[in-house]
Amino acid sequence: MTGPLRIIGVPMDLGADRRGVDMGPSAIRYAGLGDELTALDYDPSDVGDLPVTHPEVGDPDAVEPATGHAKYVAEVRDVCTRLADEVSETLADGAFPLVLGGDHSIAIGSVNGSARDADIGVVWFDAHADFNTPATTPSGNVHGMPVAAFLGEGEFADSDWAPAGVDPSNVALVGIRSVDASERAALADSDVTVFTMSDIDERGITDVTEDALDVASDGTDGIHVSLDLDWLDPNEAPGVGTPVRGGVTYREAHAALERTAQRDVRSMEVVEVNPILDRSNRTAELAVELAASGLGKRII
Ligand code: NNH
Ligand code: MN
Ligand code: MN
Ligand code: MN
Repeated sequence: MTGPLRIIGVPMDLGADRRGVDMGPSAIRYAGLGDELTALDYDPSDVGDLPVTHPEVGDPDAVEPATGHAKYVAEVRDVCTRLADEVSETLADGAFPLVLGGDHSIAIGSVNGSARDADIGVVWFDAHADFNTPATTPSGNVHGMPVAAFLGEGEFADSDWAPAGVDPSNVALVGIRSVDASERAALADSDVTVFTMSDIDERGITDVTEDALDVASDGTDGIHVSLDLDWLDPNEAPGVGTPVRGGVTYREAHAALERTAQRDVRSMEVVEVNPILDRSNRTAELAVELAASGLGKRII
């Protein structure tokens, strides 16, 4: 890869229960993202942060806390619509979109933007399957729904903003270890490929990642990489809202992203960094390192 790259910050925290993930884009920039990309021979520019409403600001009726069982879904829709335009314009201008979250609900926008003028596959590095719908969610949080949303599952089928036209058989989830009962059933009925932590235990991270990349590449024009920092073990990435023990190690994460960089990656996002739950800025620094590995950084 290398060449022009556009950093798009999305300080979204309406899709998750724990506040603070809206500071993720700042924390990732502060951890040295721009310099790292320049050292990799990218030509990065930064469009700043898309506006995201804060629940505290102005008229309390200006933000709607609960719409059915998807909290703040109207605000999430507005931000994702804007983000989809930004990602698709970035690609049309010949630049690589690197989206900084923010909670994982923003992936509905990134995937829609990346898929607007191309057939894409998606590789989803996460502890969670993010396959809930407003009918199945245990929490009401949209960050547990983005995969179902961009695939048009359940109530999302009728929405005019969530389905991205991605073929579920080109979607691979990697490193999954926390799946709600209703998600499990819905995944079994879908064509999404799931690689759990047990698969990684048994087969090793490089084989599993290669399979996931094959799933996402098969018949597509490129891959969207979605990296939720809670994919890593909480010892490595403590600054996330919903940590789950038993995640990938530091080296496994780098190995996976290094393999990813060998493929036709079209767009990428790093999400769920929550600096107020972090130790120093460890998780954001890790986000920068892994983005760099995913964008081609090698030891030699
Ligand atoms: N599955 C849970 C839910 O729907 C948790 C989702 N949390 C995440 N996903 N961080 O990546 O609320
Ligand atoms: Mn906020
Ligand atoms: Mn997620
Ligand atoms: Mn997660």
